[in-house]
Amino acid sequence: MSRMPDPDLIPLPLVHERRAGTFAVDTGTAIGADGDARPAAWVLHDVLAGAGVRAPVVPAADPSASIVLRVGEPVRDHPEGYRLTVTPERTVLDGGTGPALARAVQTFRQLLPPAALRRAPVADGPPAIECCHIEDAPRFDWRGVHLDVARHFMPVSFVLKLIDLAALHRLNVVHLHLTDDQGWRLEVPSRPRLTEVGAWRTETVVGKETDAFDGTPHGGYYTLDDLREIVTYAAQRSITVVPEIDLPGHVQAVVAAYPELGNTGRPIEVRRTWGISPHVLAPTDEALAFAREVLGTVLDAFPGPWVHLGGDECPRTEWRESPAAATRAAQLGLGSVDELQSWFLRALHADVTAAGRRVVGWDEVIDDGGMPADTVVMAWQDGARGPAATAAGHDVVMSPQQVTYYDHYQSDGADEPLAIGGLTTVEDVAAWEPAAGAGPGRLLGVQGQLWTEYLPTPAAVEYAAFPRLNALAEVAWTAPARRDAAGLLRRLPEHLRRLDALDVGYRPLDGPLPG
Ligand code: TNX
Repeated sequence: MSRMPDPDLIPLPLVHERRAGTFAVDTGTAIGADGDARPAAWVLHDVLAGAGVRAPVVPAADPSASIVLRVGEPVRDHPEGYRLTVTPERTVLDGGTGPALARAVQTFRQLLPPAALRRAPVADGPPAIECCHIEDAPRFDWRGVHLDVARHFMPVSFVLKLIDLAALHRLNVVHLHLTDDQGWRLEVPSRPRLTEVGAWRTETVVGKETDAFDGTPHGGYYTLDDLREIVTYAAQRSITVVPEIDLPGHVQAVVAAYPELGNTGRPIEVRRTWGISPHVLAPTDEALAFAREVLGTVLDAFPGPWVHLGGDECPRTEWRESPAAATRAAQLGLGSVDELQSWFLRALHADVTAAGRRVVGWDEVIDDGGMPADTVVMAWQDGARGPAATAAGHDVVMSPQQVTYYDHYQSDGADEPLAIGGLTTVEDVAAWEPAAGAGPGRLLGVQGQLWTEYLPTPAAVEYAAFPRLNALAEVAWTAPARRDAAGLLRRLPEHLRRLDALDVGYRPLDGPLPG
């Protein structure tokens, strides 16, 4: 049989061979799955139900099962490797683990006609897919997307939508930046003022580093029930939610709620301009006890293996000006107040480790005393930070701002919405080859960032995220030998029809719509 062109799947699977015939996904279809395969089967059930096909989930051996999910031997020697075999009679999804089948289901979803991704039956009858054989496994173990819900709060419904879109692109981490100078976004029952005070601010006008504000309050936070819903929805899709509590800087909202945790004791308000606040936590036992209390809530609410403690952009000004901070640094035997950050984060590292989890931090955590080598570093600054971190023994998630910050402009056209400086085109992302430098630390993976100073709504976030996140997903998933930036750009138009069906307001390839 002659080789057909690759299908317009994103990310591109390692092997995809077309076969003769089609498989009809119609009313006779049942989904067979046992044990660890069942969560992925239910996700597939929901996808098909949206398209008007009610496919019951039945035991794998049930003769009515024409779609079968099987957990068996690992495929391609990888826990997330999967095989997808579509014949006219049957579709079989094989993998070594539940997560492998979760990835297989999302590839199956992309094989459906785009109209089948809407929540309505397909107009011209039950969907059919072309027969094929797919074998696939990811390049990286950490394939992430980050969402800043601190600068602008995003409703639970949108967080769930982003999780589903991450799953569609075979990403496996959704990192929530839950706290910052401009807002605290998670309920901590023992510290009610964090959300009573810290979650609200007088709205900032969306504009460049301006002090102007229009008086409209902005805010919101996730209750523990909200977080349970987010974490559960993600787990059903084999996605890990990584919570970030940014410490000991980026905490003006904390100090607004509890001034005694700051360095001056003076009352301040939740920050309502962008940029970095000078107000950081005091290096006291009280501030450490506060952070430990918050961490207790975070560890309970988020069962995943990672806890992000921030550590970025912590100005040392207040510590330098505070005699108490200088005394504390001397008592601790530190070389200078600059090392108070790593003293603070190392103390929390002990709690996280005792709970059997691993700390993640932005790349500043390798400075001024550093962190234990098992801390995962997100290398966001210039290209030298990843290699510096792996050389110090850290595993690294490459998140360099030049290619992974999707709050940047997407083109230099005058009609692009206001963004933070910097131009990051979809072509730039597609052409990116991540490398972290020589070990002993490993390159764990890559992550795209959605900082929301200038992305005030879910619609603005979708416009910024897509299609750059499509390209990032391919960098994260597809082995370099198989990757091809030009091919990705050719596949994008068809893929964007899937995003149309899912009501994603991406940036059109030929530029923003007028007005
Ligand atoms: C830097 S990246 C920040 C964020 C901003 C972002 C804007 C990092 C760890 N800190 O606080 O939102 O730039 O692009």
